[in-house]
Amino acid sequence: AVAPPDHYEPTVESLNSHPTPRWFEDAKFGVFIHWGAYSVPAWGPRGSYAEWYWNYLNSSGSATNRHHRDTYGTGFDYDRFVDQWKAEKFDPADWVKLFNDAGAKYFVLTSKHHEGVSLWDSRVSGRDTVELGPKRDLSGELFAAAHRDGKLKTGFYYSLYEWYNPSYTGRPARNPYTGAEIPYTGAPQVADYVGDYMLPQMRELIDGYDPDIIWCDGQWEKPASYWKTAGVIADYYNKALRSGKEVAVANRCKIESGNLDSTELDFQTPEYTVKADIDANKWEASRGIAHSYGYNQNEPESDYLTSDQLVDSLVDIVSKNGNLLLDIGPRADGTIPSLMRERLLDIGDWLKVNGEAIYGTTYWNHAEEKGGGDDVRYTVKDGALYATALAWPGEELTLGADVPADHSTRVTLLGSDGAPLAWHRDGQGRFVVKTPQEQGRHAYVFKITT
Ligand code: FUL
Repeated sequence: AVAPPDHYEPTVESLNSHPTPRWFEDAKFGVFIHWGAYSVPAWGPRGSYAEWYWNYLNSSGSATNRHHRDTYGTGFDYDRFVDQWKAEKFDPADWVKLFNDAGAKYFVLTSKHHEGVSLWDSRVSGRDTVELGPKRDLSGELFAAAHRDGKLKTGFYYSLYEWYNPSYTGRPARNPYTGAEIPYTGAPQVADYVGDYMLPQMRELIDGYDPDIIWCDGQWEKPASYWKTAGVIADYYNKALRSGKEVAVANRCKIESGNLDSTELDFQTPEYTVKADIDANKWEASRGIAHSYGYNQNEPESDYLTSDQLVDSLVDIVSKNGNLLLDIGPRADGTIPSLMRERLLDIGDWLKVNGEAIYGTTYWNHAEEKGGGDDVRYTVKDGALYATALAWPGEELTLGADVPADHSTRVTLLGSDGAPLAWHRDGQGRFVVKTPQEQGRHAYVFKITT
């Protein structure tokens, strides 16, 4: 490995030489938070993104357009949701405790989604939660709670584009039913959206809140030459170097293609999908627990992944060099729906017992057992090989012939009394472990040390 540079330039080559932070590689599990004025209606057709409410509202004939008319009436402009957003029960210390209990090592908060409402005290724009709606610096409060607690890394999602900002689109926002001009409350009229507004906002986030991660979005609308993020990213990296901190920037911050599987910057960002195999270039998969990032009241419990599915997905992702950034959608009042809390706590309970096979691990020479054995994912750490069975394997766990072992090899089940388990090679040389009484839940980690 080459030593990381001691200074970054705003060029593709220099920024791409930035190493993905060790802590990010090791963390494996983070919580994504989509919270905005869209959390007030908190509605979308099943299977769609509820945070896209305003955009779908503006498509005449859409289910959201009908829902809005029937629920609020045609004269109810989107920004009234900003006013109705009060965050009156928002308890940042409670969120931090929940994320810790979930076993997450970091979180990423939507500092501003495509609707253009900033969740921090922006000097560039009055379209923020300090001037409007909650009248609170939601980001500042959450970051302060995390810093006080000291265990979680902090991240900001930031949408480069805004659907209806007149300074960006060059035209006023309009009521979808009447075509009348509607307010885009609080945002300044600027000549240069990127130079006068977007980049200064990114600097506010970095300088004012000291995030460990910057996670851009909305990048697909324009080329990198339009967004000009390289300067801010170079300054972010250089600031981190000076303070001895390691920071990570998502590939969506776009210094080249900004594609979700592009290897630019620090990590790839597949969305509602995972890699089929190991990718040596770091990646982080994000998704909601059901089909939306923002809270969608229209989703029944059956649309939510079970804790079993979530644990299996985490194990699968980690075996392939990914992190899981699992999203929750708080309600407008700041409470987190109990189904989401329960899922997070279940993952945390599993990680308390089995985190040894997750945190700080790397991928092995292959991720999945494909040698006719059980449904297993592998990770390695400190000379141990961890074989995690996604379902209880029955009386024997069968692994491939390539599992290295000699007379000194010991196998134990995490969460058990630690008694070594008998193993042998079968006729095809496969590594077969005699399992104890079934114990644990969701996924079962067999630790193999030689
Ligand atoms: C997407 C956005 O459009 C979604 O609303 C969500 O924020 C997801 C993480 O990124 O591109």
